[in-house]
Amino acid sequence: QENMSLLTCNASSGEIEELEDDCISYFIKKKLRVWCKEPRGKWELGTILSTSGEEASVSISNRNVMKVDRSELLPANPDILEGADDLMKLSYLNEPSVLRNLKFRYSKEMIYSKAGPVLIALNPFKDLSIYGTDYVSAYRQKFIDAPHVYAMADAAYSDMLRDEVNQSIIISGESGSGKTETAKIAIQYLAAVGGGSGGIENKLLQTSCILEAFGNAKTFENDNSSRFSRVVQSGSTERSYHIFYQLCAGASSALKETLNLRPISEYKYLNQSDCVKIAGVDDARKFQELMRALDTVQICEEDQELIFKMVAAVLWLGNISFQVNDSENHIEVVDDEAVTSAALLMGCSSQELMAALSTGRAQSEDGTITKKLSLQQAIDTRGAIAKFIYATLFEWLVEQLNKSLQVGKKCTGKSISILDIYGFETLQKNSFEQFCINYANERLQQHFNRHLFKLEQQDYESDGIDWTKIDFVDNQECLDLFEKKPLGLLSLLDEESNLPKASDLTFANKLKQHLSPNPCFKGERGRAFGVRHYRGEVLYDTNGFLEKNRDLLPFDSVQLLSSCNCELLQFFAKVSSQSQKESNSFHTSALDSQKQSIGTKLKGQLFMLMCQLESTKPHFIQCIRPNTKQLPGIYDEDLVLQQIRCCGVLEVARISRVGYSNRMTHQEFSERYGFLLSEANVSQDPLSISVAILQQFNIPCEMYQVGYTKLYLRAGQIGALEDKRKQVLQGILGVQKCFRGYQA
Ligand code: AOV
Ligand code: MG
Repeated sequence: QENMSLLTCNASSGEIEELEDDCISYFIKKKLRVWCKEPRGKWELGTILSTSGEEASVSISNRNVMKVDRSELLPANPDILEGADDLMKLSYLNEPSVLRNLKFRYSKEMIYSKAGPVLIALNPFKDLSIYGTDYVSAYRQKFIDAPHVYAMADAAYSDMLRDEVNQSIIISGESGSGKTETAKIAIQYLAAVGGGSGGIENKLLQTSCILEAFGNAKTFENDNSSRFSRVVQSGSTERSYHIFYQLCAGASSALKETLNLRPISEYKYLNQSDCVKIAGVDDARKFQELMRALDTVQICEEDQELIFKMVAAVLWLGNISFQVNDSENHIEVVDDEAVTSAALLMGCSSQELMAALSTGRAQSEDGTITKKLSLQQAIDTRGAIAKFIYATLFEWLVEQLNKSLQVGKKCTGKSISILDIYGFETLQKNSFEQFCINYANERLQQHFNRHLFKLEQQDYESDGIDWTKIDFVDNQECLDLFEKKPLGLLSLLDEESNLPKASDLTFANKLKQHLSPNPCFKGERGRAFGVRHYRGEVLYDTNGFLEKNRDLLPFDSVQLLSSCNCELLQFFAKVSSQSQKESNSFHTSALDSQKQSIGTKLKGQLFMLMCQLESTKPHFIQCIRPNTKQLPGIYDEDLVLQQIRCCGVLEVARISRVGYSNRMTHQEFSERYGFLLSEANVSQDPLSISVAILQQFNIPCEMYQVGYTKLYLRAGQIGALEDKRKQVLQGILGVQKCFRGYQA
């Protein structure tokens, strides 16, 4: 008890994370446990025996006595709090305590915990029996209140119905931490409780199967990683999109014949990586599941064939080879099965395809001339066409899925958006792909910070209540490094992409020249540069940055694709050709001002996404990856700590504990509870009514604060008032019934 009261008083005055003198003597007297940092940096539990000056003697678990500096001591929580389901409930919120609490829960297969309003999800890397219809109804009916994705989805659902406000569930975490699985679990819940008629819930669930087949791939970090471009190349332990392997493994013999399909080992885009199989995954079976999913979302057989034709066309394109014919390095396309098959599948003639792959236009003094391509140019063109076809297919597919999910004529109701993006990545070698992924994650973290730290604290300050500001790591500076114009990473990248003679090296030098004073930027030797992200420093290699950022489709290819006898390609090629106009945009020439670069497009898309999210009430889930091996039962403390540090959950728990989780304007509060007042209030103004209510119900003064416009209440207080309100209302209702009975 004594311990608890000491802690409570500490908690309300902010955190004591350092043990001060009187505290230390208290800890010695009561033999309370402390965390003490051993020389290798690990935290051990122990009890303080004595202190002398700045040094403390601590008895640790294996009966050793360790002498440490007092600054290396942190208070530990009493046993009774072991495994608390909300970090907010811990008396001491320091790193070792949080780490131990999550570890304890993880060892008991309790993978979900709360940090105030945020759900923390530790990836179990194995199937747990905590999902399915029984659990859905148990959470819906509030029979269970343990932290769970279902509980969070339910909160979003209930809030949407009650407040008629759009909601969002925003899932963040590193690559492989479990975002996509978590999103599917949330969808499962919402589909079950709110599916309504028309079999929409089944359709909705099947869309993930389709999106994953075409949008996910095996990466170093995750066997089922959400990706966006990797058609023409992948790393040595990685694969391209699942669909390629699924199709080769699972297509019926009739389909194989239509597509002239060969085994995986015969396709260059697939066999350049030494990885074609994922342990424990049966690609043929996955293909059958995909076919069923396509049927469920009502993609007709013709369209299904069209989809697979495009997939096979990409594979055959990769097999097209070139022959260098003359001393000037000009090439010819080898006229073989690869060309014939690709052309047939795309709906053009072999000659047309060969021409597009071997010639290009160039600007000369007399106007535009046609010239033969060099080997590198031809390879790039082949890659650009393959990527274009795949991207087109993916966009088209998403459009079909959205159409299929549309209910009735027009959806006018409120919505819940679930956001799952590619997670933050730090690899051995980080390229343009990681650059984009990590930038997107910075944006998302800013949204998290804005809602949980900035807006929350701004409200307290502007409403004049007593508040000691809690620090958090703001990543605005890093975002500025990416987005500032003209001297930001994206602007400089576009500028360099526009210069015909620029190279990845000139780009790296330009960054060093302009961005070196920025604390988030670090110039490195050669083509490399470093960025201090909110999740730590990442070293990028600019190799391929300009090319990937331009992402140009040569004009001749655009023409070829628009002339193909394939609806899907024609439609998108036309859109693309409009934006490229008549200009000759070849790889070596400038980026057409009409066409947006990939970086700028991403920035625009993120901006729109954030605008959309800003109009919703957010619910945050932070996924944590307990080990990099993708194995169950392993809890790598350093890895977890690093994630906890970066994503800010500790600070969220701190804010929530000293903050006020409920707030209502005086107007709202007095209207809702004013009738409970036993004596009529002389004053009619909402503020005095509010204060009178608080006094009548003896709400302790540390449980609320009165602001200029709002009343701020700590957790639990509204619940008690609501109970009272319900009681009184039921009483009134009872009297009315009685009265009516008497009249009758
Ligand atoms: P990610 O979406 O966060 O990575 P995933 O959701 O794909 O990560 O999770 C990676 C793997 O972890 C899955 O394939 C499952 O094997 C396992 N997993 C995750 N959550 C659960 C769970 N609740 N129960 C069982 N297994 C789980 V990336 O898309 O790479 O950022 O880009
Ligand atoms: Mg994912």
